[in-house]
Amino acid sequence: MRTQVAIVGAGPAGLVLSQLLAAEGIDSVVLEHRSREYVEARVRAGVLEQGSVDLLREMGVGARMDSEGLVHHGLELRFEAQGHRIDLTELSGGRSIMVYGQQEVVKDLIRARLKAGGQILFEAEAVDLLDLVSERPRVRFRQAGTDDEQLEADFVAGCDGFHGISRGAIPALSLTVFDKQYAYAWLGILAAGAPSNEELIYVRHERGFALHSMRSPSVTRLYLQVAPDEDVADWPDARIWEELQARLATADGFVLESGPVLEKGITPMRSYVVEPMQFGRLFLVGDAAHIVPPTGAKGMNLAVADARVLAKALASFYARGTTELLEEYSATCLRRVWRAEHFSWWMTTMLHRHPDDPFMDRLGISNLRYVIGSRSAARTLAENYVGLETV
Ligand code: RFL
Ligand code: PHB
Repeated sequence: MRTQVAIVGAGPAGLVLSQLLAAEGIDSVVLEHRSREYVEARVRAGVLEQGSVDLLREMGVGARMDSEGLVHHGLELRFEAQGHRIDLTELSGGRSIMVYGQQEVVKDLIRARLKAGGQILFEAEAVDLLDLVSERPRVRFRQAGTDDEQLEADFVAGCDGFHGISRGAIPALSLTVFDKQYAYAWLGILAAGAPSNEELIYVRHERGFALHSMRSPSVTRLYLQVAPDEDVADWPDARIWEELQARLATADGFVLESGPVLEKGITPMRSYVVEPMQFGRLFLVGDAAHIVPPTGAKGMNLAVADARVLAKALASFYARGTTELLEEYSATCLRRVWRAEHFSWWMTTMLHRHPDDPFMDRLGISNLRYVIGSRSAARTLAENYVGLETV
């Protein structure tokens, strides 16, 4: 099998890339290890920056997002039992965010690709990337019933997430790794029932961080800081609600509505970047190259932004034979990546309890006071949260 761009992974990175390439008349084949049902049901991110929203609209996949997504102009920071609203729109010069589930974005993109005759092979697992330093790189993959198939291409886009094979196909000596782990994780639930607040609430509490988010007017998304080795089996629904009630409580009697828990899972927290995001004709896109702790809501947005940069570079290559943008791909993406790495680390350390580091706890509180008390500090939060276009 042969195509122009072999894309490994049908997450936001791979699907956005494939859709943007198609608009430029460039052929791609997406190989996805999981089934369509599985990737469409996987609950993950929920916040889209203005730039991601604009791009999805330009790509022609914004209709359902615009009718079902929730536009937010602010968020709440809550600590010492008091809420403080950050007016994102006013502080960022008119920008906003969209709350719309990642799996809905994925559904919209898959539908659009397949409708346009795009090729996504589900249950096709890439097992090896070959001849990356040549003009004919290949992906060896396995699909149900067949053992060893090959996809030959001009370029390979490694969009296979943090646990994919692409990053590992690059010789270790050609990469620099930046890795930071945290002494906590998130327990996340999806609950049936209306959100208890119109906007997101980020809480710093003595018992740990909590986040109140949502997916729709009838589905709430909530997170709790827990230990990294926490077993989800130790968290029956009643314990989760009790903990959420305690952490979200305010002096003026905030009421958190509970409801049936639809989904429950633990997410580890990590900051990780590899440089460069390219090796020969392999380009790493999204989580394959970098991850952030979810407190800044940046992961999916970075994946979409990388895909946009790569699509533009490939379009310039196919239209004019120029390789300049391809050579700049990694450096261009990394500027945005490092801004998001800093912001995510800053939000995370400000809002979490540090069980073994009382110094960081004091800094967190001090930082929160600064953000709610200083317009400059609030603006720093707002412009990073909605997404900086020039970094
Ligand atoms: P993905 O989405 O992981 O997609 C990779 C795809 O590659 C497939 N794959 C393979 N396919 C073929 N062959 C192989 N060998 C393969 N190995 C893997 C996988 O099955 C998968 O379909 O990576 P991508 O596209 O880079 O997208 C990144 C985002 O998914 C991620 O950054 C976000 O979900 C992070 N994140 C958030 N990001 C935000 O922008 N805003 C948020 O509010 C936000 N909240 C979150 C989050 C992530 C979370 N978790 C669960 C990690 C909240 C949570 C709880
Ligand atoms: C979510 O709704 O899943 C969500 C929102 C904000 C975050 C992380 C996750 O920072």
